[in-house]
Amino acid sequence: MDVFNIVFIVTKLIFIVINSYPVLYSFRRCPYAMRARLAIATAQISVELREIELSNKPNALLLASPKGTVPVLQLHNGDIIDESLNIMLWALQQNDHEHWLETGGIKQAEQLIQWNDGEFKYYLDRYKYSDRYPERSELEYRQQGELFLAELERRLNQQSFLGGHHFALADAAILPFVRQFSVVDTVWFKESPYPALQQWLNQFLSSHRFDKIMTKYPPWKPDDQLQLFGQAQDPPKSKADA
Ligand SMILES: N[C@@H](CCC(=O)N[C@@H](CS)C(=O)NCC(=O)O)C(=O)O
Repeated sequence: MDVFNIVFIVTKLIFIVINSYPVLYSFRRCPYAMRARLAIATAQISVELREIELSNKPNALLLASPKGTVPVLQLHNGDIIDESLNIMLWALQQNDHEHWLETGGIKQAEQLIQWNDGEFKYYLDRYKYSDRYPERSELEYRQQGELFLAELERRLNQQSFLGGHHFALADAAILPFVRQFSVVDTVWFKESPYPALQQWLNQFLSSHRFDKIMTKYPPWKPDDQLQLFGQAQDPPKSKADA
C-alpha cells in the first residue's frame, strides 16, 4: 500500500470518527430515558437520538441490547450501556461542570435512587394501573408510595434539593418518577401534605432543563437524517434553569 493510500484511509477514518456520535435509543415519556437525557444534556455531550416506540422496537435497538429496554447508549467503540443510571454516570464522567456527582455524596444519592427504582417504582406502577393489580386498592398502593414521598419531603425541608443546595444526580434521577406519581391524581397531589416536594417538582417542570429533554421527535427509521440531542441541540430561549 503506498503512502497516498494510507493517508487517504487514515483521513477517512478520522472523518468517520469526527462525524459520528454515540447513539441514544430513547422514549420521550420514559422516566429512565428522561434521567439519561438530563445527564447527557447537562454534560453537554452530543448524541444521535433515536426515538423509539415501545410497541415497535427497531431491530438496531434489539441487536444493541436484546433485553429491549430504553434508554440504551451505543458508544463509538461499540460498547453498550443499557442501564439508565450507568448512562448518567458515563455522561457525568465526561463533564460534570455542575458537580452532580459531588453534591451530597454519590453513595447517598445511589441509596435514594435504589429506593426509587425498587420499592417506589413498584408501588408507582401499581398506583398508576391499580385496575391491573386488584389484590390491593389504589389508595393502599398510593400510601405505600407515599413513604418515599415523605422521605423526600423531609430532605427538601432541610435543603432545596435532594443532595444539597443545588440540582444534582439524585434530583435528576428521581424527579421523572415523582412526576409520574403526581399525574395519577393531580388534585390529590396538589392537596397532599408535601409542599416542599411540590415546589421542587414544579420548579423542575417549569425549567429550561425540562423543556430541553422533552422535545418531541418522530420515531426513528434506519434511513432518517441524523437527529442530534445534547450540546448540539438549540436551547429554548426562555425560562430560568432549575
Ligand atoms: N433498569 C432499566 C429500566 C428501563 C426500563 O424499564 N424502561 C422501560 C420504559 S420506561 C422499557 O424499556 N420497558 C420495555 C418495554 O416496555 O417493552 C434502566 O434503568 O435503564
